[in-house]
Amino acid sequence: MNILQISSTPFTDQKPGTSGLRKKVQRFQTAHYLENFLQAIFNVATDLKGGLLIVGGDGRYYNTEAIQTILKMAVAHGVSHIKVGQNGLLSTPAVSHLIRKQSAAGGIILSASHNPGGPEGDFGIKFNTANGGPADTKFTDQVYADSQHITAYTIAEIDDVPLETQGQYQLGETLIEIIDPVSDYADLMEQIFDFAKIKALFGSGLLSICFDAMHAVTGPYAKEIFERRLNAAVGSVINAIPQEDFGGGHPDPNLIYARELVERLNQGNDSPDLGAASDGDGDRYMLIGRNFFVNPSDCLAIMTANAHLLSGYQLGLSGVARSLPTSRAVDKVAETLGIECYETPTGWKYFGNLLDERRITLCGEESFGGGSDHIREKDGIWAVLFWLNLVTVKRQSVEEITRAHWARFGRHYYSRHDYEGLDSTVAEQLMKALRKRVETLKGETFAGHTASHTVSDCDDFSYTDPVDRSVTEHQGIRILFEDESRIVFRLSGTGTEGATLRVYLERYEANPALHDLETQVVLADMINIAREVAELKTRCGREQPDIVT
Ligand code: VG1
Ligand code: CO
Repeated sequence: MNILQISSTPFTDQKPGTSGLRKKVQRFQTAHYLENFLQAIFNVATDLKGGLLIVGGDGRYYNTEAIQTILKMAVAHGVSHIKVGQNGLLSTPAVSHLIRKQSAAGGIILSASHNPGGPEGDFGIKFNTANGGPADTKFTDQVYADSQHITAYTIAEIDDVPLETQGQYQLGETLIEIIDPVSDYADLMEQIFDFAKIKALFGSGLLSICFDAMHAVTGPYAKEIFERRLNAAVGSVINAIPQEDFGGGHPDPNLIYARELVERLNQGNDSPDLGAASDGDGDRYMLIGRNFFVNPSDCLAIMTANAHLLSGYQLGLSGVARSLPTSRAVDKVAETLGIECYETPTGWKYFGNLLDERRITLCGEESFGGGSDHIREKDGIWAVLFWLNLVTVKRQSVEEITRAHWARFGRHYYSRHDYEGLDSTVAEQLMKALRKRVETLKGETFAGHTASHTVSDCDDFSYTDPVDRSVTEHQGIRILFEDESRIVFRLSGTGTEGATLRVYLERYEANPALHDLETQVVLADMINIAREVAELKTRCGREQPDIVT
């Protein structure tokens, strides 16, 4: 077997964002682009030599081509054992689990998550370290620094490995194994949740679900878990076959993109009891009841308040964490339970140390992400099973559970407004101006429709990791008001074109008589204040957001 040294020169745009390196497919197809980035990973992750590597992706266009390149470079770098999901498929949570279960040195996940796929779409690479979680900033900074000094990469001259069937191939010192992507993960879920109870309800027709895999990676997982192991009716999982272009859709689990699911849940008593959808790589989820949407921030709070009812979490929670923009609904629950609630920057990598140190058991993000200490990634199917288990134990509907939660803890009206495709320089200037503005905002009062709102505190969020004391700055501008309302501004770190400004709006209402109002109406004052403070119209020429969730 020949090992080749191919000379190359650096690409300046290989800095990983919130979740790995994400670019247009065409960018990744540029000669040496993928290989350079992989070389930088192999240079930094020195444990891969002689170790086990897990490889898989969400099935999008360019997935299998990229995997063949990874295999050739891994062989050249002396990785001793590689496990690859059959057909190149592995969900993000499944990779995290396999790394932990098999004591792997790391994993490479090919995915651009919720971004559209296909030849004109997006592609991405994430590297997860030995704890199963996304590489931390120190690691990704090193990878980027290394990528800026690449002069050559090393690759083995071998044939493509057939990914379609399970099997083993010995190539020099390296054993490559094509594995069933689903079974280990499904077994883990069966250990955590009460499958017997859920199965009994599905079998007797007292419980039903519609799960929309959105033509992405969770299809095979959901079929196995919901339909085969839990006995949900055949056809409960829709759009279950992964496609390279996700059927032309956005594999983004929200009310806009998961339209087919929403329609099925809005048919009164004929609707299934639960509806759920997941994103491209299976780490996110949307959960809905009959004609009833549950905000992801509320999901985290509801899980926290009820976890002790589930056998898998009956010992209680050591603590919880949420990302900065996630609503503070979970804070109220943590306070009542007397457990710690951590506030972290956006992105799952910041939960890793807290989970490893057992400071937290559950964590979540407003962007439809939830998870626990069972792995080191957010986990869409886990979250749906949590809800199924909860509904089974409580014998209440999704809506009843949510309303009871609001009645007890109050409701956090919450919305995210995204301004997409902004000029990057304009967006950076807007954030810079906001950073300056918050220096003097404290104590200012803004007139509203029915009440005025006084700023009690504001800053540019900086996070000191309580475990390794690393500091991450400039994670979002937060403006807190005396009446517990809040506005957060930050720029997205996952886009591939221009900049996206995310504005997160929140207002707390304790009175149950006021828990049935229209979210955007309740937030109207906050929306106006956000526009004014950020000078959205003058700076960006935008009156309205592109996406409201
Ligand atoms: C978005 C979400 C963030 C999430 C990230 C990766 O990041 O807001 O909460 O962790 O996507 O999720 P950003 O920087 O665009 O706001 V995934 O499912 O793409 O791995
Ligand atoms: Co994802």
